Amino acid sequence: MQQIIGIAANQIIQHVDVFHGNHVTYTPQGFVTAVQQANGLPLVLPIGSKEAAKAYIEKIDKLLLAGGQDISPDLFGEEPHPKLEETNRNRDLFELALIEEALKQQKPIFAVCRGMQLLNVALGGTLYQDLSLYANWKVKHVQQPTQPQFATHDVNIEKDSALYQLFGAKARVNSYHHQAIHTLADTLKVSATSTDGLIESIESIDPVQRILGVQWHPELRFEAERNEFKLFDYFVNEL
Ligand SMILES: [Mn+2]
Repeated sequence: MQQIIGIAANQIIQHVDVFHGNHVTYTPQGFVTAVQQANGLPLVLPIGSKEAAKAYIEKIDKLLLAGGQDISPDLFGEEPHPKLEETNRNRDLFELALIEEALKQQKPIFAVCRGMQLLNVALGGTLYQDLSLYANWKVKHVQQPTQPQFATHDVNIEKDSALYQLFGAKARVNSYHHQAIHTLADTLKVSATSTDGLIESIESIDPVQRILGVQWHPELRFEAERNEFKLFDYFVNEL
């Protein structure tokens, strides 16, 4: 059976220089193409109500959470730090509702970058609002202006993880995050870390909750580096 993969969409709501200033619902093409190449059926889910989130989860087989804005810090009990960047509260609340329903209905979740951070917050964890708040910060985690098809930093992978089955003990990844997981939610485990100790991948401790999160962007690199496609193949066909 072809798996229906719901991809939580983002919005452009204020940039006058794209789409003539019109508001747009979108997801990066890489997610769509990668899911199609893995023989999944991508379905883009526009931001909506809690009720819509429930209805969408009933219709899909698996949920994909994409990257984007910072997470609203009040969701993990903090005031906004001066270095916090753009947030979209509607997107946060809709995706939290998607996560809650996906866990309730036992639908697997693949979470990328912001998606992984939000999943951690949804399960009770916290974030560094900016990497300057992380004492051991030594690696460049915002690789701009280097293009995303190039991997720029190493991650060390835990042996007891699904990620290890895909990549082995080490991988080299791209990096576009100025936020990171601070305290990890109780029900999650770390499956990869950067050499300066930040959490770069998560999985669920409970095998009933099928979760894979990565801090990097495989959707921007899987065409240049086929190893990264393994993440989508695994998500669509195995997770
Ligand atoms: Mn990184």
